Amino acid sequence: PMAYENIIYETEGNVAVIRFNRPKALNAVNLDVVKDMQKALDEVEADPSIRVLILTGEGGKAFVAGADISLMVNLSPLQLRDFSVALHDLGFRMEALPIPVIACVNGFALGGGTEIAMACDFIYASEDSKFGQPEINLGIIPGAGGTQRLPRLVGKGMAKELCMTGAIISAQEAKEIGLVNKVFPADKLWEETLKTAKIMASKGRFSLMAAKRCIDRGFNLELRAACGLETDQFALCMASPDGREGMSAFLEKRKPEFKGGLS
Ligand code: DAK
Repeated sequence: PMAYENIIYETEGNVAVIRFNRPKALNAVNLDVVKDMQKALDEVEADPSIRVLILTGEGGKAFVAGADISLMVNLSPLQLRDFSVALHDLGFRMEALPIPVIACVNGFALGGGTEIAMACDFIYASEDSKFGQPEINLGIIPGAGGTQRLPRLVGKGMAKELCMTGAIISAQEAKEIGLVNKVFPADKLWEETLKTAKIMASKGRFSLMAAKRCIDRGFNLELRAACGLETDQFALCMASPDGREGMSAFLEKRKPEFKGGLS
């Protein structure tokens, strides 16, 4: 694999892992992190053996403590606009990946950190992790999807409260409002995340992609149009080799062996 300065990219079997790696700045995201992320996503896209991607933080304290404030303070409004677009592009790229992406939040996920985590398919967190959109304390607003993905996940009222108070919430609170799927003791988070990743990695590649597409794209459509999307993807799954294999395996009382195809 390529060497990176601001992230670590690794694979564990068919699971790829991107670790944010600027521990001295609590993994705050700057332009170099964005570039490294883009290259790592190129690697993920180029390797069809990768079935799941996990994002996490190095250093034991933070997932990502936000966009790098020492960078932002020196950017002009137009440069900040480009930075915001680049961060949004990363989010959309993760959504466009055909594989599941899990945010494994092990510490502070503030501002841009909560936003990157929300652009993943779902979030697992350690008990001691923290979430929030504290931009309002800096006189700005979220610039990487916070005002849009947060209300879609937790509802408008809760999103407004978080964005307008800048409150930092615990992993448990984040779970209660539906931002986080599961919370684990810090020393169990990684193995639990990997366990879920391996479960998904054992499923059919095409059906994983179809589920992700239907939920992401359907979410913003009118119900009948969204269900039409599901019908089409469902029919395609039935036509895929994995769909045939899954149903034959059930009837033959054996474990399915999903080999991909049609994706
Ligand atoms: N940026 C830069 N450096 C940061 C940082 C950040 N977001 N967060 C922490 N650091 C640095 C600290 O400055 C400190 O550096 P040194 O002083 O050692 O050089 C080092 O990391 C350790 O942090 P602390 O000493 O502060 O550690 P504590 O345990 O005392 O406190 C903390 C941890 C997470 C509560 C605290 O560091 C903190 O409040 N950090 C800032 C959190 C924050 O406000 N995050 C939101 C940032 S704003 C946009 C795109 C995205 C966004 C906005 C616009 N567009 C491009 C338009 C998103 C904005 C944000 O994310």
